[in-house]
Amino acid sequence: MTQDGFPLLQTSLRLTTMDDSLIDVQVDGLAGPTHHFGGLSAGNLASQAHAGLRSHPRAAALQGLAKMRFVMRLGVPQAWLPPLLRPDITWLRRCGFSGTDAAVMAAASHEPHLLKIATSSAFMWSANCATIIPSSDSSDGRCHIIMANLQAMSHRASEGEQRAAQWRALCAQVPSITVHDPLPLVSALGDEGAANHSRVVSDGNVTHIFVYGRQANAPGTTRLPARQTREASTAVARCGGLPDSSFMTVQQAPEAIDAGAFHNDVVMVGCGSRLLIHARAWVDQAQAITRLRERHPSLRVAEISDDELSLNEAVTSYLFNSQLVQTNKGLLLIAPTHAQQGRAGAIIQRLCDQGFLHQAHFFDLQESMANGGGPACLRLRVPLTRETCTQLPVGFFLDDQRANAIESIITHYYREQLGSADLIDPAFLADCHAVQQALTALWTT
Ligand code: SUG
Repeated sequence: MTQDGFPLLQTSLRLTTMDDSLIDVQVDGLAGPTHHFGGLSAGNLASQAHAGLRSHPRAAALQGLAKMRFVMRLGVPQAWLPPLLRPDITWLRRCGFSGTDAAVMAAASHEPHLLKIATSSAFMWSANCATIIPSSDSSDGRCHIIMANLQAMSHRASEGEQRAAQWRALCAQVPSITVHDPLPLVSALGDEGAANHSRVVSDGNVTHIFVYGRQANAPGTTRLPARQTREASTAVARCGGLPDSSFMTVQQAPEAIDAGAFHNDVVMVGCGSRLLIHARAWVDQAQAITRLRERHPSLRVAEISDDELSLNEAVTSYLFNSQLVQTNKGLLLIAPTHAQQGRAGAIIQRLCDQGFLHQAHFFDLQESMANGGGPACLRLRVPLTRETCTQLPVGFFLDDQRANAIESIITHYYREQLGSADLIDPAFLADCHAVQQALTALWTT
């Protein structure tokens, strides 16, 4: 046991390694019991399209858990993050609501937008939680976890501090990890975490790609919001101790953002030495890929042309928001069912036939997808050394027993359906607290 009450991981994980020294741990965020369709994310077309519809929190959490179980059974280390406490009564009190918790919720119902912010379950998309610079890549040999400030969207702006507290507790006994506070919460430093970051590894080189949508203090080039700034990307690289030679910044194509690709991971996914990318994802894309090839001669890029799949189809199918997982047999694509049919499905089949992919698996993640979150949004990749993995609490990692326990909590407490009237039901508030306690206990025991 550690001082924080976390038992250490002593069992030997079946580890699939990216290279000899690092293990790519997949860390998924679990949907919370307040999962709802608030229509809170401008520029995220799915969020806008589903605003106000009844949500299904139990299904949201179970769908995410099914994906985690699948990855775990591949022998890939799968870890999880419990939900943040929502409704965020502390945040509502800072807005001037007072009285008992139930009174705060009842009063806040007269300000429905604030109530939606305070009950958002958007933390479930852990790709936005942080950017990870592994110990092998940083100049000080430490693993850096730089929490994202998510300042662009009001309902996500408090996640950074709260997730930082969780990661600090988690890593308390791991001397080689530094957890950084989110960048200052200002528009010039909009940071959305790993959704706009990718790590290419091959030919003895590592290159971190940071994709930004706008530059601070420069005229906007998009109709829909561009969340990540160039200045935030370079600040994250600095915090992570990346030498100048091992990272590059690339601008996301304004037309991709305006088609609904509010993060780069809606038009690109990479793993090791492979990139799957839409041909209109970046500004000066050909030049950027040439630069990458200079450092990574064996890089394989599957660039999907507009003729094969338009940007609009990329956004509706979420093909590029699939999760790529390295297994002993090859690269596995974990895709949303939305990408199974039609032109996206044909592209996946072609990539399997050509050996770019070993296999594809499709998951029904409808509740997350309806808010603009596909398989890749739900996971944060954390490359760790074997030693670091053994220093982390055992409760962080998923095994069958822990997955079963999480599932029982979900089935017991999460509502099948949720509408706006349910949010102010005192019994609902009590259930949310019970979930938080039960899941956190599981995470720390
Ligand atoms: O930030 N949706 C999230 C989806 C995040 C997807 N993540 C990645 N692409 N990595 C967002 O827009 C919608 C919430 C609502 O409308 O209730 C939302 O926050």
